[in-house]
Amino acid sequence: MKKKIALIFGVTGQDGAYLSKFLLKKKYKVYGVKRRSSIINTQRIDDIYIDINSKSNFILCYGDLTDSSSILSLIKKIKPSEIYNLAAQSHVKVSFEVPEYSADVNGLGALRILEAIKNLNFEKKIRFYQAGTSEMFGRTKERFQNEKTPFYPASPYGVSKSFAHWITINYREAYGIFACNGILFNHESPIRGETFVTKKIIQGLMKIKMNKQKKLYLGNLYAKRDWGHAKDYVEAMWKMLQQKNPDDYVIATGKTLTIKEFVNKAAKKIGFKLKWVGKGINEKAINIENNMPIIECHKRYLRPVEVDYLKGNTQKAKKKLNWSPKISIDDLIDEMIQHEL
Ligand code: NAP
Ligand code: F7E
Repeated sequence: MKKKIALIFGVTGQDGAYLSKFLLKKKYKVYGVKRRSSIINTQRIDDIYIDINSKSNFILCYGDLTDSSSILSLIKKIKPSEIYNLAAQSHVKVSFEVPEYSADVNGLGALRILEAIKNLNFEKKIRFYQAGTSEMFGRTKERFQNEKTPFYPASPYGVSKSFAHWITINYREAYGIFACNGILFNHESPIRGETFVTKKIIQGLMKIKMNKQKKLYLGNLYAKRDWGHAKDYVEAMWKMLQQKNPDDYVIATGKTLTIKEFVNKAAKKIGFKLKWVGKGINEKAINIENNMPIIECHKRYLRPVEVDYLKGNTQKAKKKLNWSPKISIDDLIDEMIQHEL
């Protein structure tokens, strides 16, 4: 059987690393697109990169989602059977500070890939995955969000991803491209970016435990998130592209926790006894052992608009993809703590 070839945009990110490893195990040849940076940014995939002369099935190439010519020439040269668009300016708070750039990469980036597939007449040759997000539901009032829940994005990030979602559906309907949207809820791992809240909390608390840091500053403690493990979620991406027909799927755990509940779980596992005092921006957590405040809130970490509540309904993915999450939030936290050690 002919070897399947995958092209991953965003290979240096959390999901890019997990997906590359997953596909290599499935005997794919994997091409990963990285962008040029002034400092090496391949830490998450260094363990699978061999060297340029070896007959490795993992190959890195340069490209950028803001550069149509690089996208077109990569697709033309590689002729992948599957493309995974994981590249994004993926930080919600940062998207308020660089809105135009976020829209360009996240929104137009997806369009540029779809246009390249169309212009190369690869509509029937390439299957396309678009990394959509629960942030598209934004300020929804639905208690569970599924594929039919209307979008109400609440950040430039969420809005840009909504464009990518609809343009993916549009190219599927207009040109018959096998294009799928994953609507993935928050997923974390030991290699999660350090400014996302789960990693920030665990890394911060571990440093405090080891006397390397005094305090951790957070923003809104009362937003609720449905957190899963990236390892489970990349499997769902792949499954979407193996179906008979292209479709869109919500991927989540169906459970939700506040940031404060996440802090409490992590703190307990790390061996802290916390007492919460104060309200709003003055709320803080005191370490009962020495009566010192170790977590405080700071307005710097608040967003102009918050997504208060997310909880996914994955009935469709369960039924059609036979997918459900395997790793619990407790196991995820344990793994993240172990990694910091
Ligand atoms: P991540 O760790 O932030 O990785 C993003 C990747 O995109 C990195 O490889 C980054 O490269 C690359 N990238 C950024 N701008 C680019 C550009 N202009 N051209 C080419 N590549 C660019 O994100 P993640 O957590 O792995 O998430 C993967 C995808 O899923 C993203 O699209 C994200 O928006 C989406 N998503 C994530 C979650 C989640 O909870 N993790 C949930 C739903 C959807 P550098 O390494 O050079 O920065
Ligand atoms: O924030 C609150 C913050 O930045 C989660 C991305 O992968 O998932 C991610 O977006 C919550 C928010 O993730 C801090 O206000 C409190 O309510 O970890 P986060 P996110 O914004 O949910 C979605 C699905 C994506 O698609 C995105 O790409 O935590 N929060 N204090 C904080 N958040 C951060 N980052 N830092 C704090 O200090």
